[in-house]
Amino acid sequence: MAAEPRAERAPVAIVMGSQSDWATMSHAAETLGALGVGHEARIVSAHRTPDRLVAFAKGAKDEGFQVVIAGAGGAAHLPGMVASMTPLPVFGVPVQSATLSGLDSLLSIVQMPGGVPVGTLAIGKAGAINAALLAASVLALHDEELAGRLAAWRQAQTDSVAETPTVA
Ligand code: RP5
Repeated sequence: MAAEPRAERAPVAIVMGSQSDWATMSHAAETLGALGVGHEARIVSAHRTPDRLVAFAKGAKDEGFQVVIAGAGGAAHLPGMVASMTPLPVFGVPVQSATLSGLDSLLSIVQMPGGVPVGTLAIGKAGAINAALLAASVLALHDEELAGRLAAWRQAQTDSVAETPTVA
């Protein structure tokens, strides 16, 4: 019997370790929204919901996701653990932590052993925005319309930069 056609699915999964990460990860969602890229956000904690983590990571490709953005703070094991269980590209966003300002998050995410890559972004909002832009760039390799929207987004950013500073 032929397999049922898979329902059209958001191509980008945004996962985060806690509700408290949403203030940062919402910038990834907003950026993807501005580019017209479908996305789905979920809370998946490596430490508090380990079974949910395994189920998500092992099933992400079959669910129809093409790229994963994973954000976490402190002992930020989520991106690396997801990367260890999925063939999809994983972009990691270090969330700024209260105690160590996100340096702990950054080092936890970036120092992966050779063979299990996580594309690690900057700490906080900039990292979340750039993770979304990288995810869009990956998808745009096979989507001309998205490539056009991405180019327009970049041009608008360039156009928004004044040549001289406003002097108060
Ligand atoms: C991590 O612990 C989360 O990614 C979050 O950044 C951090 C703190 O979580 P909460 O205590 O705010 O839930 O797992």
